[in-house]
Amino acid sequence: MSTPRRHSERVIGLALGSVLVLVALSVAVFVGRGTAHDTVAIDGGGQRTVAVTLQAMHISPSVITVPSGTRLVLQVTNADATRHDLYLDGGPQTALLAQGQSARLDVGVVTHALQGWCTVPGHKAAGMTMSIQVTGAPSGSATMPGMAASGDTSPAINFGAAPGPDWHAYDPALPLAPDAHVHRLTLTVQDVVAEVAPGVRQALWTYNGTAPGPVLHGRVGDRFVITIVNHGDMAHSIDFHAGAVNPDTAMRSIDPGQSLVYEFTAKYAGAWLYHCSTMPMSLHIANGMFGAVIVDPPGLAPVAAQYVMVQSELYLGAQGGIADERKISARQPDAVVFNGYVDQYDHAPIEVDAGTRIRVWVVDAGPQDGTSFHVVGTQFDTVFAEGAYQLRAGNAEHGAAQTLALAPGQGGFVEFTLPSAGHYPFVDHAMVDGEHGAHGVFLAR
Ligand SMILES: [Cu+2]
Repeated sequence: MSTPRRHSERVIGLALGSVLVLVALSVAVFVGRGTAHDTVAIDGGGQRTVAVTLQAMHISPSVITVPSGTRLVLQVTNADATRHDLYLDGGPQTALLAQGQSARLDVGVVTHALQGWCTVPGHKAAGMTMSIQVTGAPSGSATMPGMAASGDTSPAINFGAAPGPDWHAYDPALPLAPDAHVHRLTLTVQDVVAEVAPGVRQALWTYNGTAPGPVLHGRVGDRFVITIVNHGDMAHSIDFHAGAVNPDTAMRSIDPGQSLVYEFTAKYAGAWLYHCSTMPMSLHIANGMFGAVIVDPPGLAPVAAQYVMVQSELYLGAQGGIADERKISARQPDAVVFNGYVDQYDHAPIEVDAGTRIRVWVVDAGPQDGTSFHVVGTQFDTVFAEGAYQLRAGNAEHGAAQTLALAPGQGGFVEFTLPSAGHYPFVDHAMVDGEHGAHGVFLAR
């Protein structure tokens, strides 16, 4: 038929079994948008089969050029330990393929350009795209792989709107740590559609149905025995910053239907993040898979009330959809939120007693932005961050603090009193306009 030609050192991985007819012939490599694309051009007509390999967040070949009217079949093989599939826009889709599995994808008679990608969340943005280009016909919608981005279809947040009557705030109160020194808990990965701002719903991946997931609370030396059950529809995992374990086993991704037991001893005090560490991690965190583990330092003084604020960013996808990976890549959140909901504690102010000591634990889940936690109308006389007191009440310097600054993945707490009855807003001080969602109110009686 024709002859393979190599235009570069790149070896095109056409791993063809004996059942396959090699028709992929003129091979070229070119570079677009900083990414190497490998192209297979097919001549002739009739039916043609092309081997396609899914590996290392890449689909090879990434461009297949066929004459219009070709009946095209793709023999798709996953060479990764991670599961992948191949979907052609508006067309057929393979099943999710485990490592070494192969599937036949009948594209049909090709008369116009087609885009394809892996539908596992995050994999398309990571580069698992391909296109089928047509020669001898109008080029139609032909575009390069990865350039098929549509417009932003996410709902706009109305920062002045109120939640509906059925809405309930995430309870920010932190009860005293249980007396038991072994904490057993099952965290079930659940896909839920939840409201994240008035009228804005997103398909979240959660631990136990909420984002953030439940707060775990113990003391130094306590043992945590956590069973992770994956009832989602893709692989997930968990990483507890509060313990030291071998990531190879404890933090491994588990497929839907699987479970694992993750045990750690809380050797050290702190406000610790836990999160899914399945790649792309920023998407799994942005889509709801995070929470806090509070480990009290020894001798922690009693307070009248204590709360947990887990700060995170929202990168809204379409209404009812998952987070928008393009906004994550562009580092352009739609909102920054405490405990998962825009301006949550404006809608449900936290009632406290004026003149009493209050502790607020803060964990920055990110995935990308830090926080500068501030309570308007008071000063912090105690600040603990990342394992140490930065400030203690009654210090010789007569010092106090105005914010608790945390980078993504860090945590700490502050203590303060509110001087008299009134409204005391709290914010990420980078968001002081209150138009970004990281806003709440302490209502002092
Ligand atoms: Cu996950």
